Amino acid sequence: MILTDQQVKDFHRDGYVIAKGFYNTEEIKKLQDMAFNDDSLYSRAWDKKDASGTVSKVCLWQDLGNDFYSMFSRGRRLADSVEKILEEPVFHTTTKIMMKEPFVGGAWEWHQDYGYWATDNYHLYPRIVSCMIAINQATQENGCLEVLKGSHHIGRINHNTTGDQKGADAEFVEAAIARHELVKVELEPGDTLFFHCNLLHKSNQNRSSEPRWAMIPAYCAESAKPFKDNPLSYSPLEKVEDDAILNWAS
Ligand SMILES: O=C(O)CCC(=O)C(=O)O
Repeated sequence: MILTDQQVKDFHRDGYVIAKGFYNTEEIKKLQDMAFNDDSLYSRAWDKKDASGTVSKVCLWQDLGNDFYSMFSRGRRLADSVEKILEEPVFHTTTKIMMKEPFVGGAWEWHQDYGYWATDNYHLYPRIVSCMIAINQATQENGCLEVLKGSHHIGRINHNTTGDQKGADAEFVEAAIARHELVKVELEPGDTLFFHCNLLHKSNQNRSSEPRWAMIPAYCAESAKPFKDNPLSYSPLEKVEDDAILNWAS
């Protein structure tokens, strides 16, 4: 099951596409059971303060293996879908688990992922796609992602430091907001948002009693490998079949 031709067209027009039910109930239940009971995610997570000092937790890794999370990041469903979007083979850049905790989870300021990838990781071309898999329901109340539809056509905007994050230049963001529809990406568990690395996006603080957790594997076109050594080294992607998720046993 990969993105349809129409979904790929929508991605190129809007800078994102939402694949509803991309993972089935059984697969996502297995991911919830694993992630919500995995204390190592907390010990490995970084605290990232937003502009007001409120913290979001992010656990990020690059190396894939035979662990459960890698069955998603190495899975053909995601990787083949991104290859269909980018029309060439891809490699995995990072997988993140975004842990926005009830009542205290911080915001993510307006940014483009390419605001980070270009300067921190020396990717010359914006040929990177992130895939946000909802681990649990993402709502406006618990701080779902918000995107400016079609804003990837703007190209890369300068980014400044804000809290522990990078934020896109406020004047450009304001101009973009005036021209692009703001879409609040509410997701059910298993829904997956594919988004372009130049799409402007943000998310608000979590003021609800529910967590908002998501896993975000990202992939880069083989032709757009970093031009210089950086903390994230390149390694080819070894894909697994889609049934690897349900077949996985510890
Ligand atoms: O999880 C979120 O709310 C923000 C995610 C994000 O901005 C990103 O992964 O670039």
